[in-house]
Amino acid sequence: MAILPILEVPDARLKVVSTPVTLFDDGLKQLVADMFETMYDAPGIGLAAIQVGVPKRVLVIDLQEPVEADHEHGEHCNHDHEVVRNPRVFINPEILDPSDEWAVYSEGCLSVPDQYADVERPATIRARWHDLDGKLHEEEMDGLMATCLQHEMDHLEGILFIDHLSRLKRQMVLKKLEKQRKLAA
Ligand code: GNR
Ligand code: NI
Repeated sequence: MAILPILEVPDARLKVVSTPVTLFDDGLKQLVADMFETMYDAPGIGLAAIQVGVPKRVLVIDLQEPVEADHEHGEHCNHDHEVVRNPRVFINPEILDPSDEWAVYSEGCLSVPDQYADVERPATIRARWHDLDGKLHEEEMDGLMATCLQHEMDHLEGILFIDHLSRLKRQMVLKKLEKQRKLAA
């Protein structure tokens, strides 16, 4: 396992269209393991292979949502609420039947560090993908899962969340990123 460097804008590789996986081999399992380690370390809730420089149609997602604890949360409840890990792998994913209804989320991206902006996307989608063994899956998704899967699938087409913004807003985000980088340097 290894934590891999994450590509950031304006790296030209983030604009590459990724190619489908044809071999469900040990190399693919190794890539996915490294992607999870990189995503959890960042930390982020999703990662596309191209963000670590690999132009293959491979995504990992873990929304890392807090677990509903099995007791009442009274005033004596002062423990940290645990997060359950739910690692999910999507290989050669496709989106079917996006809803007419749209949803807005304030999105961020590990390749555009510490910048957030509202992005509108279909609220509900049906997704089809292969797992690490090549088995086909299909599922309806909504909420953050639908948003995150669409954000990750954009990466496979070389698209970033800032590409959904007006040119003015995109330039504002990129300027803020530049300023932050200069302050950190
Ligand atoms: O960590 C991430 N958070 C996030 C928040 C709202 C919408 C999408 C995302 S994905 C992002 C990680 C990332 O850059 N994936 O490509
Ligand atoms: Ni991203």
